[in-house]
Amino acid sequence: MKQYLNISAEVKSALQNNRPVVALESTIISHGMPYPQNVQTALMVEQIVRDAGCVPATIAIIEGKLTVGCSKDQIDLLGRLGQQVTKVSRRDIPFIVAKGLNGATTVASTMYIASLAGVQVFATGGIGGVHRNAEKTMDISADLDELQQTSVMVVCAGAKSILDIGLTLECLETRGVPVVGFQTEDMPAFYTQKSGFKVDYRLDTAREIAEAFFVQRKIGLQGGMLVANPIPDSYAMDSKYISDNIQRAVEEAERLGISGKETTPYLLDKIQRLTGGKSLQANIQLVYNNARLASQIARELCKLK
Ligand code: PSU
Ligand code: MN
Repeated sequence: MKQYLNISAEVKSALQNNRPVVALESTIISHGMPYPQNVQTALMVEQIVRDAGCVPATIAIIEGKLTVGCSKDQIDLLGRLGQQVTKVSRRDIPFIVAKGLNGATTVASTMYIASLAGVQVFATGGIGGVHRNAEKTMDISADLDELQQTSVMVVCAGAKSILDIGLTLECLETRGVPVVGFQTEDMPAFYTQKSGFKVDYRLDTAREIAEAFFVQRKIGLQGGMLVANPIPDSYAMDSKYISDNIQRAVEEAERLGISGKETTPYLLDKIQRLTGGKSLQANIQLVYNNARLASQIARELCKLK
């Protein structure tokens, strides 16, 4: 396994010395945001994690290596190449590695690679989930099954309403994945603070979240934990405005017959264009907010070990 895994010296040393590390994904860089905002955001997120006293570990596949702790140049490459980089979920990993290619990792594959390296806390924007119309298309993200089997905490701003948030929560329940609301009872909906659905547990401090995750590990409950951190009020979008635009994007995707792994990147891009970049600003801010919370939790977790 070692021959396929490349952990940066900084991340390795942090892990060996029980210093906090925060994993970050790369599909958000190559497929989730346009260039150059994608690279600027990814580098700023790393800075936020450092300022909070943790070591950032951006995860991707670089020339066939499962890379934990991408360099600035590698992040720049992933951002510049954008959609040309293969979007890699769990099932894609062996092929991209065997061929020595580059891959941008989703929440699912980032969790898997983080767990191989021993990184337990991961910050992102939004997770994949059950798509609207999944009763017909069966389009359910592998992120949900990964949360069931891989023991990594994912800090996100909820799920975008390109998904059926109610069904996504049902699926998480079935899979035994706890959904924690940070300082809220409401499941956030990415661009807005509320989705109309409730989380399983409200916890108000990073310490309490770390404690619950620590217990989950100690008693041998395999699987992750989803922490839902609402977008700060000042950056939240008008709920009707964003839901109308999401609806338009979903209809357009259906009309064009977009399916499979193309669906999420198509919708993300369409929404950004429909809202003239306003949604991108919200997206960037919520990722920063998640990086801050994940860093606090990672620090608390180190104190418990
Ligand atoms: N949702 C977002 N932004 C993203 C993604 C989802 O708001 O960038 C990305 C994440 O990497 C997530 C992936 O893991 O899309 C889910 O893709 P799919 O639905 O094909 O599993
Ligand atoms: Mn899908």
